[in-house]
Amino acid sequence: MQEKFVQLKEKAKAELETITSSKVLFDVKAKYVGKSGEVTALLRGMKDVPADQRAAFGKMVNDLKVEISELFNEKEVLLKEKELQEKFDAEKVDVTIPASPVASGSIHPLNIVKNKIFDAFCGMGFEVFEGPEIDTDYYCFQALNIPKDHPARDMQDTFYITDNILLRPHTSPGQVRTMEKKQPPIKILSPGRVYRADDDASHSPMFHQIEGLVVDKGVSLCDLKGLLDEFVKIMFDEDTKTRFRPSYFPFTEPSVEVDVTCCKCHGKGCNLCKGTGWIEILGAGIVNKNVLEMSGIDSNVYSGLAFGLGIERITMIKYGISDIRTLFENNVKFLKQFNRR
Ligand code: FA5
Repeated sequence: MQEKFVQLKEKAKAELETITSSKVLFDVKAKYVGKSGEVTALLRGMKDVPADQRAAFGKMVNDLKVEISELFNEKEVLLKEKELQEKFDAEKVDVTIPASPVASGSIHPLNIVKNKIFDAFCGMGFEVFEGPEIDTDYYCFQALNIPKDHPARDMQDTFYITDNILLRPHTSPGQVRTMEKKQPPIKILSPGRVYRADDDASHSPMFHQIEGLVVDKGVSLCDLKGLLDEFVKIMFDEDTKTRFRPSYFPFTEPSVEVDVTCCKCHGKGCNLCKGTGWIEILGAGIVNKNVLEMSGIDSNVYSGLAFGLGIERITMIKYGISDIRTLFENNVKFLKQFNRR
């Protein structure tokens, strides 16, 4: 019997040598000292042992169980340490490796320019009012002194949804909607998308305008000139000058087209300004008395100035962009140039 115990211990030791993982170790340990293990099975032979030797036999089996369990426990500690070390090695982070570059977005040039225009005018006390993109004939034309069959309606080739509902061709309806809601003093910007049946290198069927409106007592063309002079200095540079050319808009009287000195040649004449030294940036004028009256403002007490500029036009002038379509193609190579980093 003694020999059998020694053999079992040697067998367990030999098997232990071959084990390399704690998971396998657990199973092998059970094979020897678990409930149905080989050592436990020895106790089943107790009935064949003479009664006076049973206590000694039981003690020997228990001692063997303890010895083999200890061998397994020692190995388990070693294996667990080894496995933990392997896990650490596998998860090791080299903090000295340079980080991979993170692709960052950039603000679209139209938004850069829009924000700059807002900053310029909001700094002069303007508030922002947004009107609807789909509007009625009344707000887009009639209330702006452009009755049905007025030849000025040809000035904007309009996208009609029904006879009365259309995609607004300009942001000037913002003037009317503001004046209907608010009595002077009024000083607002009305930005947004506008739509016209136009399509070439400098005209897009969808583009962005910003309308400006000031209504108060004694507002004159001088105020318009002073306001726009200040604006172009902020928008372009200190040396930029404006000039007014007589023009016609049914909703302003007098009306002007406003030019600025070319930001590329500073007035000398170049390909950007077609040799004139000047570039047109917006339409403006003194609000027609009919428009004030139709919106419920007493034109004998108040007068107003208004202007409407195209954000694409100013962006193209500012950044020397020759084709308006590049602003809508979302070509990442083009847009990346405006990344401020
Ligand atoms: C108007 O739209 C007037 N409502 C502006 C105005 C407001 C005048 C208040 C007086 C008082 P105009 O059609 O000129 O005006 O357009 C204004 C600006 O929009 C132009 O100077 C130009 O910069 C821009 N623009 C016009 N059509 C297009 C187009 N198809 N694509 C891109 N920009 C355009």
